[in-house]
Amino acid sequence: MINILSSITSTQNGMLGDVASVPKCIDKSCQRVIWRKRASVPITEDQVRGIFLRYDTNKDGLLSKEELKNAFASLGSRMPGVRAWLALQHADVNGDGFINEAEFDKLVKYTLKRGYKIN
Ligand SMILES: [Ca+2]
Ligand SMILES: [Ca+2]
Repeated sequence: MINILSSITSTQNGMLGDVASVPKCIDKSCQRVIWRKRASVPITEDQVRGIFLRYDTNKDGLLSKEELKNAFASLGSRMPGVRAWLALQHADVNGDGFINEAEFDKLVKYTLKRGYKIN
């Protein structure tokens, strides 16, 4: 008797547990993940690299202040000129006014820290 009762109780608990936990996941946490993906998300390192490479418009392998400005404008910066200047202050290690391949990583990391979002 006791065994039957306890097995029924545990089965019911198990069923209740399943019913209660599964829809919770679908309704709340799972949907939240989907919504987060649909809303604007922080840009990834690869995307930042891609944008800067694309904005090397004269294809000399260096990013000038003007090219940086255009890149930051495309990232949605409200002050792309200022942002380009600040990025050069931060990443232009040899001070020639251009971002070369060696300085590129620093530029990408700097840009990622600004937390630009894309849709
Ligand atoms: Ca260039
Ligand atoms: Ca430089």
